Amino acid sequence: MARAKIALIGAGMIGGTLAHIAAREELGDVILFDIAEGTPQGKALDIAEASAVFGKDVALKGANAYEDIAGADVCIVTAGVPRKPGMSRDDLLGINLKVMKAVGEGIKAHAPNAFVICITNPLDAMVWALQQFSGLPKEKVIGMAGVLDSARFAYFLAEATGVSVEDIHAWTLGGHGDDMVPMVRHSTVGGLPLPELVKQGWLTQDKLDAIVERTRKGGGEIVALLKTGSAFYAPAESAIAMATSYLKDKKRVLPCATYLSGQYGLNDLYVGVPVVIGAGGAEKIVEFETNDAEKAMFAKSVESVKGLMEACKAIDSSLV
Ligand code: A3D
Repeated sequence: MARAKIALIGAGMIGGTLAHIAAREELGDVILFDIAEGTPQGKALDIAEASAVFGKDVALKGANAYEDIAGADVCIVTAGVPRKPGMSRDDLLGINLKVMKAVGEGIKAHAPNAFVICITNPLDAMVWALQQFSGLPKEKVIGMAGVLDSARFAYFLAEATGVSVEDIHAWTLGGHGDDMVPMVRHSTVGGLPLPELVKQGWLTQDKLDAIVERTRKGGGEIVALLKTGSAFYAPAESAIAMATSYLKDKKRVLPCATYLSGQYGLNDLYVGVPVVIGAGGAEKIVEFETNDAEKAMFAKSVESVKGLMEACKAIDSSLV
């Protein structure tokens, strides 16, 4: 069987890391696409040379023309600009919306059968716009944010409890902004829901509240430290988990920005919810039972996403 073809649209910090992980995992052949000349070619050659050390048989190629993504099975989109200290994700909207238009048209023309994972911020609005610009089926276009936010939540819980990250299942829902919704009652450490963990003295309520707050602001914490851009290792790992579930039809349940048609009482927008990812793309949304407080937090986060969608519509009247 031919190897899978993975097109990485954007060969910056996340794109390069994605290429490295995809090659090491032998997930498929990699096309690194960027408007910058030389960057995708240089990164592709560097990783291809490394493959002779790590011993995996994959082809890597750098490209500046959309023709090279033809027939891709998966496209992971990081094209655009990241934020700098002091910027919110929403400050990127104007520039990145134009980039999504170009990328969507490129995918539509050359890789219409791909499973598309968007990472570009502000995430929920960009994946919504990318789906429209590409015209691909809604279940084949999805956004990466929840896997990353939940991984941050899980890591902080592992640190605080001394339990392996492998035995922690943490969930964040909603939009990928500071009002995302870490699901305290649905997250578990060693099978124990977090409120039970507090009851049993594994961590205090104050510590848990601080972890929830740190999770919400996790992206900003890295931006403030790096000063030149935003996180890239954990975002790349997160998108690879999604791509792997699709390519291997693993049917993992992962929190992703997914198109909603009635689930959680919402329609016609993308927002972070748990979803089964398999060969059909976003196959089935898992609906968590939510209490009034969680519903209110989710509604606030959705309002932020809707505000960004309106801002996009004001810039590009083709969006509906
Ligand atoms: P960066 O290293 O700047 O890479 C972006 C790349 O996009 C650069 O190489 C640009 O040349 C390229 N580019 C710009 N315009 C185009 C275009 N029209 N077509 C093709 N390529 C283009 O950024 P990064 O890799 O650190 O981050 C990429 C995006 O991911 C940013 O928007 C970040 O805000 C976002 N991001 C999202 C998350 C989420 O969890 C959702 C996390 C971290 C970063």
